[in-house]
Amino acid sequence: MSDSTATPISASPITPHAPGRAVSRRLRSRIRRALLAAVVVAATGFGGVLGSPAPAIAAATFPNVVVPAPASEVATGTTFTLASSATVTSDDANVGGYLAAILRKSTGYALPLTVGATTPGTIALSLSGAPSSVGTEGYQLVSSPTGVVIRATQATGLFHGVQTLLQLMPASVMSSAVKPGPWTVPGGTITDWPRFGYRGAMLDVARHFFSVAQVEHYIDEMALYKVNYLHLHLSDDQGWRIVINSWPNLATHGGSTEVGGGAGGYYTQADYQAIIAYASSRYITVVPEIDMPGHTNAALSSYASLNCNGVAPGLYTGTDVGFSSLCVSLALTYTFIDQVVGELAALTPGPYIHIGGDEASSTSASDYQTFINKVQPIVAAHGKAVMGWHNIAAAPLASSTLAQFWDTNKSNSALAAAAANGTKVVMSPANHAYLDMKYTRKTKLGQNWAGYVEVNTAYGWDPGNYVSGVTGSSVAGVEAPLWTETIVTSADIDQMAFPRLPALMELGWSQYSTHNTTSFDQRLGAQGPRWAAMGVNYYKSTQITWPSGS
Ligand code: TNX
Repeated sequence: MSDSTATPISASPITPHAPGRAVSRRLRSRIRRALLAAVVVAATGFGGVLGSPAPAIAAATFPNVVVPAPASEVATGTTFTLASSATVTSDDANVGGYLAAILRKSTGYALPLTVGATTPGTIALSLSGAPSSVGTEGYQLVSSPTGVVIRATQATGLFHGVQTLLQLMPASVMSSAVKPGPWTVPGGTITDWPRFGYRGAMLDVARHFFSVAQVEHYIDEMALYKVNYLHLHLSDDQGWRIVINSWPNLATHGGSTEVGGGAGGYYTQADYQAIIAYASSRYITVVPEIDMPGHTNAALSSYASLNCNGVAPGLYTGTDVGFSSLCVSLALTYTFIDQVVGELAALTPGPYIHIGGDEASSTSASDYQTFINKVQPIVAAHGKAVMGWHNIAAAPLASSTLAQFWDTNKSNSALAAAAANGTKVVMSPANHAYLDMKYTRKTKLGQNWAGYVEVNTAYGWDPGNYVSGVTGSSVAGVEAPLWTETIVTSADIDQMAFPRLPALMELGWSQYSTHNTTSFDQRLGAQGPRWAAMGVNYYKSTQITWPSGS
């Protein structure tokens, strides 16, 4: 549970460290051959089947099934089969327990777990001996005929290695009922680390409210694809979803409805902490968002004193945007923000508080700048870095501020200027990354203001080279937002997030050298039987060949 000490995203994308020096000549030549095979895999995604002559040493290949694509795979052609007598050892109790629980359910085997054992089990999760190239979030997985060893420098890396291991096993391993096996793992070595340090999913719990259990269910799904940030959109015109003790009406009144006029709801502070703890057990850091100065009708309706004219508007259950604004000239506005952010910051171990800042079309441009200038230091005073939608680049930004790009237009001079000044950017272009966009004209759920986003459109762009002037080390990563004007149930979340969330997390995790639509589509298809085994209500895109059992 390492994220409680998470620090803001570092200046540059994660790169492998230099390999160690003390290697014998024989070992060096083995490494050279392995690297050659790995380069073939990385370049083609297939281990050399795309036209070019197959190198003699690359006879064995890993099955093309892992999403996000690993940085390097070197297959040996052997197979490991998990036996009923197998044991699990782990240097981290949480990751060991997570893996054992999944395997016990579907295999029916006892799989005793020993934490901190000196002798490795059949499956061993080790916090020592990982190559330095894996960094803080990566791992190395070695599968041989006698067992599987995953090595990492931190528990989060072990957890990511476990996700890869599960994807290398038959799809029915994800079933919650006992299945027949055999439980095989292809032999070889996978060495893997992320391209970007920020790989997020956003859930809008304001337009429609989702219970703690529903959020945890989604957390479990996103964890399979190496998501490491959960952005919760906790307030909007239609609802305020978290108890703030110093402003109690926000939740009790502001949280009492949702789009369409349903009952809405809100999280107690204990509920919110339960979500944080659950996310942390999956190595996911929560970023809470209180959207301001626009998207604030629920707050303005809860307290007449927050309105410039002293009159509280009614609650709102429609889907228009851009009609509400906090009163920028009122001193009480900043007391309110200080107290809300103060309570939220005290509950939130992660480094960011997201202040929204989008679509403030009923706030004048100069008021907007004044507002962002006043709010940034409030967040900093509570020990957190600001995250905001890219519109906040209209004001000068602190160097720790993270801007989230959501436009469909690739050029944005204010954002490029902020990036040139050191601001890091999370990429969520609506026409590629918005999970609430319809897949096609026929999709029942969702909207289409940014166009239709089929699977290959979600995958077909490079976050590291997308917005002009916001490239390379200015890019902190990728986030897939799910706005919920039309999304009501967990089945709805599944339908919009799968398979696009895995597509976007591949862009966030995998080295761009592995980017290959043919390979990706095949690996994505391999997830179908797994989602079927888990009961995920995914969209069966016609762009993908879904294998039997999907
Ligand atoms: C725009 S993009 C919004 C949200 C809507 C969404 C619907 C952005 C930062 N704001 O308020 O829910 O479109 O797709």
